[in-house]
Amino acid sequence: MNVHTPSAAHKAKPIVAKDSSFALDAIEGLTHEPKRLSPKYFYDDAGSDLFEQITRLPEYYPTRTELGILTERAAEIAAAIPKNAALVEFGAGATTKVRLLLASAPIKAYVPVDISGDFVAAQADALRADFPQLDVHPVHADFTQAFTLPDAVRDLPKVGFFPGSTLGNFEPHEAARFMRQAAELLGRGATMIVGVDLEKDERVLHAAYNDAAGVTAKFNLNLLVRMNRELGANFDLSSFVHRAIYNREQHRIEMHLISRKAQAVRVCGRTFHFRAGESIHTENSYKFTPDRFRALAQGAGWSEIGRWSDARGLFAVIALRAI
Ligand code: AVJ
Repeated sequence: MNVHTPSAAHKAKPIVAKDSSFALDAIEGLTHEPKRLSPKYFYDDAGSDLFEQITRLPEYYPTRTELGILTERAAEIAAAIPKNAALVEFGAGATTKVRLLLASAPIKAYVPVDISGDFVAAQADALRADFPQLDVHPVHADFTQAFTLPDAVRDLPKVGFFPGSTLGNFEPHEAARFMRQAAELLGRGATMIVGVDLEKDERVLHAAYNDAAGVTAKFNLNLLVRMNRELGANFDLSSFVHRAIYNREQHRIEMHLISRKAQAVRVCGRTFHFRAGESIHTENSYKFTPDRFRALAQGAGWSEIGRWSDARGLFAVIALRAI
């Protein structure tokens, strides 16, 4: 990045205090054996932009496949949504997907839940302009923690929406806990619509996370760029490489940053040693079979009422009912 351009200078953030959660998590993760970092730190401005680019890559099938299902099966999916419902989106970002539901289902209120308050507020304004009859009640919260719904939607039927196979970023016990919390939040009889990435030919998975243009590598390496800028770290980007592998036993894509040589790196004023070939594990992206997902949902208080997939069986949109 050229730090002399005005836009970059404008975007540059001050060095974050050494007790920020990023700093604490980085120190914990780099001390852990094996080294690790949470994928939630991918999404600074540059990382969010790189993820947008990933969703348009020819090899990265999930986004376009899910959008295809939501578009082509809109009428059937809408039939699973009760009249005058409140749609609660967990981790709302761009409104592309929810707009497909709004266009086909009689939804009364939209409740986007996200930690990035500003972005959600801007998206909510755009949505109000396009759907004037829709009540929009943004909630500024971490959706993995307990939170309460706005009073205004208390008496409406509830529909949870969790697209994008974001659930795949959770460890199995975290995914179960999230689904159980969602059942409690939304209440008995509620509906939930989840985007689930399916287990498939490993070559398809491998290509999706090791794209030829190297955008996923850039996305992964951006974690080091971010630590250099925000945590005063001195990672040499050319001495780490991106690696994504499919772990068949655990049904997950793993992303790693591999040190090409033995080296020492300073982060937050501390020194961390790397062996040649040592990894920082940066992401797990779990893949499901329909049966394994149904079992997870069932154990967390949900029963499946609908499932829609693309012709190749790459991705599924699944509707659940809280029991
Ligand atoms: C946003 C978690 C769904 O796992 O496919 C894309 C993130 N990582 N390429 C995924 C991601 C590498 C993505 N999710």
